Amino acid sequence: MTTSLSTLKEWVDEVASRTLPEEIHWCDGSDDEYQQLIDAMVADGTMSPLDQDEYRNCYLHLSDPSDVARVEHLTFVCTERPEDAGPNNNWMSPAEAHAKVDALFEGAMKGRTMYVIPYCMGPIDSPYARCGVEITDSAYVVANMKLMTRMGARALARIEREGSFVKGLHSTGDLDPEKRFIMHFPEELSIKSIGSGYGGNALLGKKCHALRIASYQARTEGWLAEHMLIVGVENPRGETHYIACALPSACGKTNLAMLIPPESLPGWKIWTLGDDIAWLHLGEDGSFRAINPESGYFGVVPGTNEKTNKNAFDMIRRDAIFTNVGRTADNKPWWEGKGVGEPAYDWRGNEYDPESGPAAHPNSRFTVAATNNPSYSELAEAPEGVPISAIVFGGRRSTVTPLVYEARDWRHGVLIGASIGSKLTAAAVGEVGKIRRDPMAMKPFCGYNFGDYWAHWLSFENRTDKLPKIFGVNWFRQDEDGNFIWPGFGENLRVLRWIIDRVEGRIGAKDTPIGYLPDEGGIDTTGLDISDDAMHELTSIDVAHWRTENKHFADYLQKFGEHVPEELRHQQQMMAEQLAKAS
Ligand code: OXD
Ligand code: MN
Repeated sequence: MTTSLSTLKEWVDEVASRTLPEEIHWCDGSDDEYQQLIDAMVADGTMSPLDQDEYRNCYLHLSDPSDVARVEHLTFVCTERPEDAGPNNNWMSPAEAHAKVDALFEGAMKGRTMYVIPYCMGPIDSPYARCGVEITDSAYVVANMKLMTRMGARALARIEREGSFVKGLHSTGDLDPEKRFIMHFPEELSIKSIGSGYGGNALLGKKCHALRIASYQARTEGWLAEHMLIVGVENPRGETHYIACALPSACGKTNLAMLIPPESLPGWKIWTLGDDIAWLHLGEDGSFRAINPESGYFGVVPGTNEKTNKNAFDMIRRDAIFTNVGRTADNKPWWEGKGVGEPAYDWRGNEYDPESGPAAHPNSRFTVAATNNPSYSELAEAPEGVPISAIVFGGRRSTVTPLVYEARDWRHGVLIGASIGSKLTAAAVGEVGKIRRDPMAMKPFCGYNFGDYWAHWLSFENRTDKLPKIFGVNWFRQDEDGNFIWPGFGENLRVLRWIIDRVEGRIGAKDTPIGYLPDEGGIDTTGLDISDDAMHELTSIDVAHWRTENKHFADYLQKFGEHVPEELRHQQQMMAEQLAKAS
């Protein structure tokens, strides 16, 4: 296989002459090709088969111990003008960035196979989908891309028809953290990543293309590329509402996307469209339509069990790749919170010793095709996407933020999204537990200046009168002893129900300086072991805390100088005034 598209052919030749691979393999995306790659990795020791009775066609990969998470400090957005990347990104000039990484790519693929992966982000015949080509020297990356994207011959045919694609060049290099860089060139629609084989750094269709490059592209083309799950919530009358929800990494997007309705809510069904990324477009009638650009999940494993996420627990028992989990003596994957079995080996492949930390790395992952999910929605393949009834922004906060609150209007909703703060998790290298501002859960992923991004969000108000309602959520409030107050997981459906009732105008709410909050009894808690006092705490605000929160956000906005849209400042100030008046 090769290509009739001269720009693609020339780029592949140019990369080959720089990186000097032993051979070039054009990926056709077939199941045979996948199996051959897996077999080759088993033969060279980079994958190990897991117990094939209980985990059919499942394999384990252990990454280099220095390469286990996204590296935000080594991730750059390289625009001609620093202000276009904005204070939210690390910036380097395109010339300097190319020179720096090109030197590292020199001869990087010697003795290796160079894989060319044409892929399509989004349903293959969707007008909202966009294509890319990743060149990589990692068979692990190819296997993951097969599960996560529509890749191979069909994607190549579309690329040849359209003549344009995002160029992604990747090599694991020598995995030296000192020589690791993830460079984005939004103005050239290209990516260069070297020195890491880990998910978000190496599967370039995901964070690099579908968020950083796509957010930039979306701004010029009038749509939104967001760090959001998409879920369909069907009520007992058979009506389905689709909700897009942004939560920072490792804050439960996968669990919410495939939530199992609790027994206390009979007749409700959940349909998963996506668990990490949503591309939102205005449809012909002016309503928001969403597609999931991915076709698989790259989910956090620890904590996944029959109670927290039975759908995920079941779907990773076949045709899945595990990365950095532990193993039992009988060769089953094992992770903290699995609930069954015991570890014999840890994620480094050593005999398990509790003194040396957890058996599974806290950011260990499963990769699996979305069609494995028992709650998979067939509409994930719909070229026109699904209509969005509500947009939800959330974070991981042990105090301050209520369980759920509703924006007064679109502009206020943009303030809610922009002012999200969340505790850092193990998904990225850094200080786990520290609270940082994570506007729209896009801090690590927005490919341009946040100030311009908020202006772009606000601009939708001028383009349609069919704007979805916007909400904020927080499942993570804790009591003084550090226990979670809200049960979370399947019970979050009760909150989604409140959101849908509000969208449909079926239920009242109380007006507060931060937006509309559930009335007493507004969230159905029948059958839950939660006191009225606890519910009161979850559905009310502490004005003093919120004054501090609002002040932090005002200070944060200063960083973005004149890029901050006037309307966003105005919204923040209006909230400050209302908080000042409130007792
Ligand atoms: C992810 C992340 O892997 O956000 O989805 O880190
Ligand atoms: Mn994510």
